[in-house]
Amino acid sequence: MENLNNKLTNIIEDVFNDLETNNFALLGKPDEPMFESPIIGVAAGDDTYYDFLKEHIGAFHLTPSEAFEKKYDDVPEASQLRVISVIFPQTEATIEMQNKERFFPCDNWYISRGEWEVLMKEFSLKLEKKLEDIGIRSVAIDLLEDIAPMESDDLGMASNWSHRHAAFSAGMGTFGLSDGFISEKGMAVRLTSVIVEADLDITPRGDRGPYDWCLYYRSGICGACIRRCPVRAITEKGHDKIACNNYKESKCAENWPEYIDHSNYSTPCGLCQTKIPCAVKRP
Ligand code: B12
Ligand code: SF4
Ligand code: SF4
Repeated sequence: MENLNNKLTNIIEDVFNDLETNNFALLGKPDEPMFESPIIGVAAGDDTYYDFLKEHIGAFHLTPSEAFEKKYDDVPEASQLRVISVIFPQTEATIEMQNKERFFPCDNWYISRGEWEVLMKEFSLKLEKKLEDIGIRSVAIDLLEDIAPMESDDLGMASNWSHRHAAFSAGMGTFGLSDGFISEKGMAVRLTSVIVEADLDITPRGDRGPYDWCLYYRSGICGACIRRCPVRAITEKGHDKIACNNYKESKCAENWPEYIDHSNYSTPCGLCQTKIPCAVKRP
């Protein structure tokens, strides 16, 4: 009989391959995918890491059970839930383009960020439906209306669901000096999370520390992301979120490619996610 983890991986792969919005052609560009096939990891619904996040990020950060309760009245024991972390790598073409930029993101980066919510809506709806068809209840975080920006007392800008921390819990990698999440497919990725009621095997993360995959934290070398940031928002001490956000919302926003109608788009930057040793692989 097919193992449930393999079945789920195949379902996610099918949903991904069937996406209509994963294509730059929609925006008058060549017929190329916006993101590569995702990789996935699984965390336990009762992982004590989520209790840690209540203290570390803030009491507002949801546990898997609290997220499940946003959609269903009848919530099972936390031990019956799993958090699936789904990581979508940027394509080679986008990375090559972004590597050449020094001050503002390349066109593909602007578009793949701008179209993310549309893409996640299609992905999440189709995945929830396929799971429902085989009797699995699920909550795609990106479909929940009350996932919102928050202010953490200790960590500043945050959200009531952090996809990167969910990825850490699901054994997908660690954070880096720039704050970015380093996965097996590197840091030039985007992430989502889906809570399911299913008896999936958990992806082991062992006793991995939060920054173990970053060369700077591991051995004091690298710091390539420091040099990549045009406004020095990254230093040996870490990432200045306010400086980063200000740059993104001012300079990057002024440099939107003219041919793109972007009234509903979020503005990116992401220079620090490419041309670095951890861009496309675990360094
Ligand atoms: C708010 C936000 C921002 C803010 C703040 C970023 C931040 N560091 O939190 C701003 C506007 C600056 C921003 C910028 C960008 N963002 Co943003 N952002 C978010 C958002 C909405 C929430 C993030 C959040 O909750 N942070 C919570 C706090 C707690 O995170 P933190 O302070 O970084 O956490 C640190 C500590 O927890 C510490 N830590 C972890 N464990 C432990 C344990 C101990 C004991 C200790 C002491 C510390 C420690 O390590 C972490 C990293 O340093 C998420 C979407 C989502 N809902 O998840 C996207 C998200 C994080 N952003 C993303 C991206 C791509 C970007 C940009 C590249 C913009 C772009 N698209 O071009 C830049 C990159 C900036 C950078 N250098 O990382 C991706 C992440 C990609 C990746 N590989 O990491 C996300 C997940 C969006 C997505 N759906 O893919 N973003
Ligand atoms: S570029 Fe180097 S220092 Fe920066 S996050 Fe990656 S490995 Fe760490
Ligand atoms: S995303 Fe932020 S930290 Fe990264 S290069 Fe741009 S301004 Fe600097």
